[in-house]
Amino acid sequence: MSATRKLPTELDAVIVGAGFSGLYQLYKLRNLGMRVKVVEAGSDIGGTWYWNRYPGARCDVESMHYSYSFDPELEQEWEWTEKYPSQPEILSYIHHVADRHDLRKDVVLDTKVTAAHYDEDSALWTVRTESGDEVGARYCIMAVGCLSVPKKPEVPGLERFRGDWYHTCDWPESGVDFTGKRVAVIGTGSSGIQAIPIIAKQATELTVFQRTPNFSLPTFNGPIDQGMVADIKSRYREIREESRQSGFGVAIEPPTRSALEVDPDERHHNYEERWRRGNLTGVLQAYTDLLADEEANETAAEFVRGKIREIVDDPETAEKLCPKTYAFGTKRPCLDTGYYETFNSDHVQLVDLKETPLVEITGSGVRTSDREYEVDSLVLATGFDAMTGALLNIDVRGRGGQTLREKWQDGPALYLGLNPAGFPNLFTITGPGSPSVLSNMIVSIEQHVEWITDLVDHMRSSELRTVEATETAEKEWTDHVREVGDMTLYPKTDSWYMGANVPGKPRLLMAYLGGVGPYWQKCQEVAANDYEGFALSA
Ligand code: FAD
Ligand code: N01
Repeated sequence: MSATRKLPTELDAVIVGAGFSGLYQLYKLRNLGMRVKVVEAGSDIGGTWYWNRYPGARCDVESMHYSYSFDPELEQEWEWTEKYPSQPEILSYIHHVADRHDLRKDVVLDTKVTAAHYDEDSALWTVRTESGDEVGARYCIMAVGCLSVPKKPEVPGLERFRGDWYHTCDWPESGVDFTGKRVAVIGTGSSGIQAIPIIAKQATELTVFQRTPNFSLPTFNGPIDQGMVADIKSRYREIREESRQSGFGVAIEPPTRSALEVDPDERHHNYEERWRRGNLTGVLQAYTDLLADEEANETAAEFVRGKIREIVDDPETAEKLCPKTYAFGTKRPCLDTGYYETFNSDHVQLVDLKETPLVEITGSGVRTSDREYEVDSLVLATGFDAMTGALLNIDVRGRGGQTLREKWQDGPALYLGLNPAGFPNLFTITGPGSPSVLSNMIVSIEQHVEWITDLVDHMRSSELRTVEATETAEKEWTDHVREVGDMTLYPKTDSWYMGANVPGKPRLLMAYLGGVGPYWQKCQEVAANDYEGFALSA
């Protein structure tokens, strides 16, 4: 046993990850009277909101909806200050929840899980940490996050760079002051788009390296509207239920018409009104077919391009910022505060990497095929090895010693996005094959945690020892996820949803697009039918 052992040798359940998922799972399993610990690699709880401290980091689901629903007193008491909460505010909310429910005492920090091996005789998981500690547990719950493994740019030379460099998702806790610095940002996804306007305010020169332009809409963020807060708080239960039954985990009026059956002027006015709402679902959910029909999608895409051309003074820069190679919404669209306006400042320049590709990082900056850009600081906003990265970083072995990496060599396969066949008593929260990243994640997290908890409770009360998806159920579900995805425009776009941002990763749509409500209904039906598709044994 290691001298500094932080974990007991035996537990009922080990949860990996102390973000929204792991903390809620801890709360629920502890309430069943189980011996549970959360193991977290970071030095504090919070997950995404602990790691992503870059300037401008905030959520783009409105604060009243991006919050736990399980504690009605908490949702009445907690006061959000802005329409869209900032990273520090979400982190203090998570800390508040942890304190309120005394969760910290069962979280082991600064401890990375390196392996989880299943033993068929004992039906126990042995979970191993980087420091060599081992713990045996009946259940192993992976709450490792879909966006928790940073991806660096695939260009050589970072180790030679003499200035400071930062990845947006591993930002120094003390913050970074770019005043007086020449700064380069590589990447124009949501993280880059949030950080760029703020870095531009500090830096003397800012060079943005863009490989693919993104569609971004304004947040119109500001102090939260107290009338809206009072209204939502007066009917929170009903709103939460509507969110659970909705398509993307946020209750909205679903669209009823095709974009192509509407007169162009009326359509433009509709987009204009929805643009001013300052949210993602407004324009994206204006018509039924925006995510399924290229011609319909083009009407929304061209509307957003029109906005970019209006905002950006220099027509050449504006054209470079206009996405033209994929459908609006099929790469995660962004919400920003002053992103396009930033390119009207003389000290900000845009480098189009499609015209002049990135060649290397040098000792003093960034070299493209055209020239070298000398900078003092480099910000990598290059995203994540999403959805499978954190799971495959752990040496997970199921029945017969099969590794998850072997099982998933052609892409992730799980039943309901919850359990891979051959890996009994192992669950993934918001795993591939569930609505996950294509939803308001808190709604999907709560659904998964509650479903897993009910199953574990059922196992215990029925004196059952193992539960695992059957190969047939897993295959049917995985095929269904693919078929539903193929009815949309998503698979046509190279995005991280498709695994296309990581060289060599299997290319397939990893999240389920059937909608949060229908998915939840399916999970409930499975449970009601004696966990149909799962093999349960004593
Ligand atoms: P995480 O918060 O990612 O937590 C997982 C934890 O597991 C991490 O702390 C990690 O350190 C730990 N971990 C991983 N592997 C190991 C290991 N081997 N050993 C030990 N610990 C490990 N979602 C939305 O719905 N709306 C938004 O507006 C939104 N904004 C986002 C903004 C940013 C910048 C990012 C990166 C994501 C955003 N998301 C958003 C998605 C966000 O990840 C989820 O909403 C949610 O916070 C995920 O919680 P989680 O607990 O599942 O995962
Ligand atoms: O990552 P991304 P992110 N050379 O993958 C570029 C959530 N989130 O951290 O598109 C050059 O979207 C890459 O280019 P390309 C949200 O779900 C939410 O920004 O691959 N460029 C792209 O421009 C989001 O979708 C918020 O061609 C390279 C960028 O880097 C997810 O997290 C805020 C490159 C990466 O964009 C990920 O967002 C932040 C290379 N080798 C995050 N490699 C909210 O606002 C990558 N790029 C809620």
